[in-house]
Amino acid sequence: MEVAITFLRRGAPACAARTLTSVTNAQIAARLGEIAALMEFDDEPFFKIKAYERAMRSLEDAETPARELLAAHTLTELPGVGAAIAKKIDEIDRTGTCPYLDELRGKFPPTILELLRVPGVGAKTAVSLFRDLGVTGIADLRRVVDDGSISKLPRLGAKGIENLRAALAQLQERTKRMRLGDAWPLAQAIVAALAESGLAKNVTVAGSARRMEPTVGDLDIICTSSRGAAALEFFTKLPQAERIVGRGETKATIWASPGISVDCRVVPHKYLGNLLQHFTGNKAHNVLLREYAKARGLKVSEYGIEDVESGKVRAMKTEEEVYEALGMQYIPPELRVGLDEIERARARTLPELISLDDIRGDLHAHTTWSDGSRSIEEMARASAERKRTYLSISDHSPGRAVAHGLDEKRLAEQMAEIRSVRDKYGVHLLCSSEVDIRADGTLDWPDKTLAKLDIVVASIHSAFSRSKDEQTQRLLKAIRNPYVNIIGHPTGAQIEKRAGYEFDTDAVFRAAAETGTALEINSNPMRLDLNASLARRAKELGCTIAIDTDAHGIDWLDHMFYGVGTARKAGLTKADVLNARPLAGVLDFVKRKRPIR
Ligand code: DGT
Ligand code: CA
Ligand code: CA
Ligand code: ZN
Repeated sequence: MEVAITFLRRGAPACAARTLTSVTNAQIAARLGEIAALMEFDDEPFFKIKAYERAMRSLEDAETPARELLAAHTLTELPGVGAAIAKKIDEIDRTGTCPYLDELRGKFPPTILELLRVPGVGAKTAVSLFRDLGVTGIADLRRVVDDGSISKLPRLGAKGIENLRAALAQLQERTKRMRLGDAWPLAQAIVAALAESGLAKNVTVAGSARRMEPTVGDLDIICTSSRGAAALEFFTKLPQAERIVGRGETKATIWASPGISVDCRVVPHKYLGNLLQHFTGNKAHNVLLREYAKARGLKVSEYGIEDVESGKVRAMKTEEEVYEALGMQYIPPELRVGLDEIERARARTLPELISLDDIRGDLHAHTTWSDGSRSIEEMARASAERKRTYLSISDHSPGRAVAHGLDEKRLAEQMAEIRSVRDKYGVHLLCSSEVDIRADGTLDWPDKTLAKLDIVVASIHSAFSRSKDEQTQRLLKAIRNPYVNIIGHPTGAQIEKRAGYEFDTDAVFRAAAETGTALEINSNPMRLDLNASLARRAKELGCTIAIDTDAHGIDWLDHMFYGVGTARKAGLTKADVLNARPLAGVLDFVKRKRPIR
């Protein structure tokens, strides 16, 4: 069950294999996840399903492409991968699918896995819904609940039907928008397929995804083409396309797996800049830009900029030309939100935003010592491959028993291990801890333990429902501890899932600035916490920001991209970001807060 759901949520681009030249491990893992989920429907024995789930996880974590492991005959060394599964991986690697998966897919309607997204619906219920009532997906399920025919299902009962109704309502609420972390890889897969098809050029993501919004309503893709009809035809036939929503001369819309609408527009090259600018939005930014232009006798549209007096229209190939023609600095997409960006661009005072290349290290990561899936050495090596120069090993503290928090003895052992491999991979490892902030604001390690660490992250993981005032005091107390250097995921919010605890943000940000305590932008796309508007406020109040991955495995290290996107939205520069400093700068930041000994 769990597998089916993670598989659906993560929604690795379905079978991009058929259009891309190489199949990634993540794509193969997604196919294995699909097999495991469909096997549950097909009533296969539990142990067999578990094997596919284990193999899926191994592949998600494997750093070496499956193709290389196959060539070296070492694929079966991965946990859960026996000869039978290795054969299927080989087939998927070569063709994007395998006969067994095709056979399973042939037995059920393509939308059946959707049912597992409904809280409380397991494989057994889903199969019974399908066999007894002909329900093939969520839309069908809604129908049978609404018209009462659901009561024909044996063993459900009035209470069960009520639960189902509530779950469906909740689902509708939650699935309105997709998290950027799920939408972005899908957008990239579509862009890559279109670009590789040779039918389209200048393929670009526009809309909210390009602006790095934490959630997106739909994806917008723009391209130019001399064979527009063929390009759109190709787009509507992508393996990700579950159905075609609409198709015209220059635009098509598909409903893509895993559950988002995608617009594709083919536009003439001569005004690509105008169109891209228009379809990047946001709407408020476009409205302000048009008002500003109008006051200067210019009319901005998606086709060009018109001089109202002469009636002459100038078309622009690039967005840079668009903003230049309006007498302002180029505005990066992340900042196009309808705040003060136009005024600042006119005054040419837009900040030079931080970029992924500016990031030098990562100050929050977990290993198998607590709830991470990789060893210290594996995390170090993967960080080196990502050109990072330092990495904090910050496993959980004792109070976080569910996450296998360390005790004093294990912490001492872990520190010894960190020191023994400290610079082995060209990444300097920092001894750290993600210490729990208890309900009363005290910390889960005594100061004498914290003093042994190189740097400390403190986070709230419990007692979310205390009053606003209590939470404020709790955070202030933690911030005033001289050994706390970073407040992890400061609001506790999870995107489209929970609101987080309440606190007086200004009071907490001021204290952080005064004491030299950094606030985290947690890069996990489930969190992106601080969000852009809070990070913007934190900067205004003089805070330093740490953009952390909070990695619990290797792939997570790449979430830095979303954290940097959020920082860019907040208008942050290199100077605002702790981990854009070299190691010495980070150590200096820590030293300034600690008591002089
Ligand atoms: P989303 O899809 O809800 O996450 O947000 P967007 O910003 O991607 O919105 P979408 O897909 O409806 O439209 C893409 C962009 O096209 C939008 O950011 C600005 C532009 N646009 C769409 N409709 C209008 C409009 O009525 N007026 C103006 N000025 N621009 C529009
Ligand atoms: Ca959109
Ligand atoms: Ca759209
Ligand atoms: Zn953490």
